[in-house]
Amino acid sequence: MKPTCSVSCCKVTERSDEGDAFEVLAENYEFNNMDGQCLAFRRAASVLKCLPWVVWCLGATQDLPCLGQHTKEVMEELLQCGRSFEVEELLSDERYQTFKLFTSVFGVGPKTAEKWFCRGLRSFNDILTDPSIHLNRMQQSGFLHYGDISRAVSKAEAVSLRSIIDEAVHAIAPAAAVALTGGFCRGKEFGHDVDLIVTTPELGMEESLLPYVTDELKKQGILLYCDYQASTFDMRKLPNHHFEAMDHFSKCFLILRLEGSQVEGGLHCAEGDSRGWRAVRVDLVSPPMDRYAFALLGWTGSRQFERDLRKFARKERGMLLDNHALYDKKKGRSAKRLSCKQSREGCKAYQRGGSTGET
Ligand code: TTP
Ligand code: MN
Ligand code: MN
Ligand code: MN
Repeated sequence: MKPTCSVSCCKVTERSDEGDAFEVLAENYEFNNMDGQCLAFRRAASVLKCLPWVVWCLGATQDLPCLGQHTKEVMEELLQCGRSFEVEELLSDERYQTFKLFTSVFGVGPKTAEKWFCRGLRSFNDILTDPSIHLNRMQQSGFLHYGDISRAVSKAEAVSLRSIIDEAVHAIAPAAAVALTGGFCRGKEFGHDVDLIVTTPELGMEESLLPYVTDELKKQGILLYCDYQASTFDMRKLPNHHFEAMDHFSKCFLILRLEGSQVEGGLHCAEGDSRGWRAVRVDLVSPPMDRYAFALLGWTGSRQFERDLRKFARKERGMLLDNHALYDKKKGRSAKRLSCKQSREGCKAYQRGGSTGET
């Protein structure tokens, strides 16, 4: 039984560098505010991605969850023709292309992209030369560092940034802990940013930690952009079961200057780039120590896994899980910590059941 189609059959073509066919469709739904359809394709993509075998005929996917009619039609096309006409049409669609370009800028979401598109703007040059367009600070930094921050961050760069933050944190709080989370924590070799959790054993102190850290980075001359959000965490509140509601811990979204001399094996830069440094997006989050496990679980991702894990907690265990806590509805109280056994069992059951149903 030779596979007739590459990578779980969800690539646009065999040589595709356009990315997943499903991701293109999901993205287009996102651009058009059709969240339900967007999620359906993301979910289908993750079901196919985690298969230990290659899909070679549609029949083989019969018992898999989360594959709707539309998904199956696209798969059928991919299996028969090696390409999807719907996806190809989208890839050459002006609206899709423009949204894709605009939302690739740090600080630009689908709403802003839509506003600009409706004004007839189609390129970065159109935006930057239009006197009626006012960019906010985040978007200005997004354009300024566009080349660097749209380039993948390597594991070595992430490790180096972790050390830099570690040092800055320890200058203020010697007992603090800094942990790499996000995609790198899942074993990825490259990411779009570096996610770090910073916390101290002294409860309450974590709230004031980040402003000190960013001050220190500023003194070092490596803070290129900083958006700090103070904690709005209320420990009496029950976990939220809507996934997209982000957490309430103190956090900051940064762009840092990373020197090549600080990275083992050098920077992941474009060929011919002789500056010796690059800009990197870094996220810092600072939960109280007693919420550390929940924050780590939530920030490790992927987003799809988090969504499904929360659903699993709710539907299979009668519990509410978010970045702050795990609440047992039957017992009417929160778990003090995440037991390894519990989460191991949970993950096994999750894997057995696959990723099922709605959010
Ligand atoms: P991302 O950094 O967006 O994604 P990633 O690290 O999985 O992948 P990439 O390599 O592209 O960076 O988010 C990491 C996780 O953090 C994700 O599961 C969502 C979570 N998160 C929160 O829980 N709260 C927040 O406020 C933010 C910004 C992210
Ligand atoms: Mn990340
Ligand atoms: Mn990301
Ligand atoms: Mn991030």
